[in-house]
Amino acid sequence: MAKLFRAAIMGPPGSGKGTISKRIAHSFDLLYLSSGHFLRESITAKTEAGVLVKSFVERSLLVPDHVMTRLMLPRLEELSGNSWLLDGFPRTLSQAQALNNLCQLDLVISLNIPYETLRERLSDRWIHPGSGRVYNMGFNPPRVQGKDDITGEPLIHHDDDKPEALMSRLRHYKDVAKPVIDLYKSQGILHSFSGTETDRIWPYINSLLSTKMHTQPSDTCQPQMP
Ligand code: G5P
Ligand code: MG
Repeated sequence: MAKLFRAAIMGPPGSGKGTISKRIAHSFDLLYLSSGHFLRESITAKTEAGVLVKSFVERSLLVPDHVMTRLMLPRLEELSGNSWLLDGFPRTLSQAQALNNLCQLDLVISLNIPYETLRERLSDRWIHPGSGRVYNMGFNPPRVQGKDDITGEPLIHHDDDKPEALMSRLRHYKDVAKPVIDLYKSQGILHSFSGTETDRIWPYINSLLSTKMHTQPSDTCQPQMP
């Protein structure tokens, strides 16, 4: 049976989860599952869940745990024979416990990025509302200023990315993430990375995954024993 590998990436808004996840998925051939992407997809499709979560996502508030687990866990069950990387899930202890009941993760990456760096990045972040594609005017600018590369539609800047709102989101992130980080630390699978530039953090993550994917794979998706 093929060796499977299950990983998750955690970090505050703007910490580079999406940017790093895409590099990991590309370099290590893992399926990339982003909770933010699934939420935006269900909002666009106006599914029952989408209607329910719209107001939370628009205000960058955490979607209730039972909605999140209902959205994420069935997809993971369907992928029980695949290796994957989760971006943005689990985000609370309750979500982490629900995931543990389904599957034991092999590795969790936690990004520690200074507040000032997050503030600078997010104040310069532009989003294509239809797809959730993000641009940064310095790091990955759109080909045409103010326009999405694929559709040519206008990009928007979120009110939630303004400094006052961001500070409160980050404080909330820390409070909610702490027990999740403690859980994965106690399981010995947490790896934290600090820095101000994704390009400098990436080689360390790349090297960690190169080692771990060859030494600690699991063959099946097994629930974690309490
Ligand atoms: P998301 O979609 O998970 P967030 O807010 O957690 O959204 P976001 O914005 O997607 O996180 P990120 O993925 O951590 O940020 O970072 P990124 O997009 O890669 O990089 C941020 C910006 O910085 C980009 O413009 C990028 O180009 C730039 N950048 C990256 N690296 C560098 C660098 O080195 N230098 C520079 N200059 N720039 C760089 O979740 C959305 C919403 O869905 C709900 C919540 O409402 C959430 O707000 N949600 C959940 N709710 C409950 N439980 C869950 N599990 C949920 N998951 C999502
Ligand atoms: Mg993201």
